[in-house]
Amino acid sequence: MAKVGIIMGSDSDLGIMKEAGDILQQFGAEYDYTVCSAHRLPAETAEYAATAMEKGYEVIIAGAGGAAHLPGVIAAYTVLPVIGVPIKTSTLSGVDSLYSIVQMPKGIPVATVAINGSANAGLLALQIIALHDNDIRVKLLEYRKKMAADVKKKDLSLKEIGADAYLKQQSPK
Ligand code: RP5
Repeated sequence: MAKVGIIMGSDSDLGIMKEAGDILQQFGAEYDYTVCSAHRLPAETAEYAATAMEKGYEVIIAGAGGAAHLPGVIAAYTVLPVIGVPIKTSTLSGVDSLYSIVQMPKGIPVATVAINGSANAGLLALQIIALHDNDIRVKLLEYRKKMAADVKKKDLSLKEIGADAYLKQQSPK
């Protein structure tokens, strides 16, 4: 069974990173969580990444905030695909994390999702696994069908009851 490693720089990232775990759980994929800071625990971070393949991981999802070097450091130590999640920060709203992760220099790629886009990181990991796992591929196709059906249902309802009534019954985001 394919395994996804979800690693984050701090336990303060867990609230966001759990969204990736929840998606993987929903699809029945195997995953685990690790907290391991690239600057507070550099040797352990290197060890995690260097041994990831032999431990059976197929994809790593790495979330970090601020000078968010964790995904890049992980990618430096493994040729497994690494998906970076820029965590929203209080000082720079996560633009610092986004730029740190997305601007990896040539040679060591990190696939970067949106700020706090942990759920998409989970889905992208599933799409990578689906290259060889037919069960996950079928579930992904079903997931998309359901999303499309939900939008159509909303469109029908809007046309039926009109914008004012629709907005009244819409739950606030
Ligand atoms: C980063 O610094 C972590 O990924 C986290 O997003 C941020 C703040 O960490 P804490 O100070 O909350 O541990 O390394």
